[in-house]
Amino acid sequence: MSPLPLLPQPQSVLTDPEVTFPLDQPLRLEVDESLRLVVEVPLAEFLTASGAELTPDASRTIALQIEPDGWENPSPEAYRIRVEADRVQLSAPTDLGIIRALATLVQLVEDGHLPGVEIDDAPRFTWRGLTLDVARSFFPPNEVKQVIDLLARYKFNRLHLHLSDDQGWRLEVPSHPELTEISGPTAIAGGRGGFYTQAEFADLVGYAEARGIDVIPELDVPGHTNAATHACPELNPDGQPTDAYDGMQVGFSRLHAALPATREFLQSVFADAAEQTESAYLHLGGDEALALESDEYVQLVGEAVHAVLATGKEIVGWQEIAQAALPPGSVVQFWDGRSGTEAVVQAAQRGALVVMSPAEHTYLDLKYDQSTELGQDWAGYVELSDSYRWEPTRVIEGLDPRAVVGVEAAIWTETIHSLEGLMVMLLPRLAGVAEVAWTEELNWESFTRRVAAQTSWWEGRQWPYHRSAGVSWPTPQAELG
Ligand code: TNX
Repeated sequence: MSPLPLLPQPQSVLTDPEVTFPLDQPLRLEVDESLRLVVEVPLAEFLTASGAELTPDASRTIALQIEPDGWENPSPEAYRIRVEADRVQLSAPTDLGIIRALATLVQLVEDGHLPGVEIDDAPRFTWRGLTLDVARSFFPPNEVKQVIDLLARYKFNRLHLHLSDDQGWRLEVPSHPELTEISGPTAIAGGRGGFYTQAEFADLVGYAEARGIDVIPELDVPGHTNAATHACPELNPDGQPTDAYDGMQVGFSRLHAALPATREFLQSVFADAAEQTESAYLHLGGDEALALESDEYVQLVGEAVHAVLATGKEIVGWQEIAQAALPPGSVVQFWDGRSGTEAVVQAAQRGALVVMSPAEHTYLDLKYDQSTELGQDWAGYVELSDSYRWEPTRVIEGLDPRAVVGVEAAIWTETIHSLEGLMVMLLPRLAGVAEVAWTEELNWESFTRRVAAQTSWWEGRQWPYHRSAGVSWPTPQAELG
């Protein structure tokens, strides 16, 4: 028997083939008053996907309930679903759990009914994210919203937006309007320029929040800063703006610890970014500052840490920041196994948490194989099986597994300049990362069958996907005519 097309796989699924719940007859909604607003978006999605209609006097019920106590797993995202012949019951300890339950319910919809089932679920990791690089090439709000839809479907809870780099600055910051005026329109050669106004960014944050996703803004310092030094000449020792940059090299740009403008810049841009997110975190970048000596790097990361803490937010940064002093609870995002792993182990011993983004498994801008049109290959190829077959707590030798709080995929956009390009790189590999992040017991055979069942939704959204090896993909709907 084929597994139910649930992705990520819940921790426990018990089906009852004797039971089905019809969706072609009206339903009565029973919902805690406190939940009504919170569940609006995912509930509407379920109703659209199922074709079900709500009427107050229907005999069959769908019930959404907060149950504060009695959960074995302490996660706020835990939930339970029970589908009986005349009642569907979703319960969770928090609003967020109900949102995750509705994401599962959408996936349970079969032709005109729901199968009889009892699901008990909770995530393995608390941090399940995607880094989206909108700095090399800009992605307008309506496209980012489609990425958020995808993340919500597969129960991710973090969208980390890489908002500044050498090629462009994408977030409007009131303290320095020249950043987006001058470095908003620029981009990598072939990519799109643009930026999010404060209103557009607030709208994205709200869109994500309604789907249980936290938006974490990243302003990358003290390297990857050419868009800033191009727009703000006071950040350069000679007081002259650097040239706009549309190339692909990394590591040449930098801030200067000795310039008084640097501290002012860090304090004001992080304060402005903090104002624009609900997240508890700000990401300060910190990667590949190859033009800086180690002392000055540590000093500048210290300034950035200070600036972020002054906003009341907590720190996230790329693994290189492990060299600097970090307050306990700071999150270090591991990406590169070639160097610096010892510093990550030591930072964890001092209380840092680690999010795993190993390039060979989670960098979804890397090519699938030699025939992939888009993407890079600096860490080799990443096929679907690579995105699925790895163990986050065993990536770094000597790292205390309890320090690993999660998994984050990343997509860099040096070569990816359209929504279609983005989707063909994300799909299907994002599903692999989603399951590693959520599910305790992985099973490649079962995964390949469930991932193949996702294509009708992807095709319905007109998202292209890569027909990765090892999966029996259905015939595309377009070819069925
Ligand atoms: C490394 S990952 C980078 C990015 C590139 C990416 C390309 C990281 C923290 N830095 O600047 O875009 O490789 O795959």
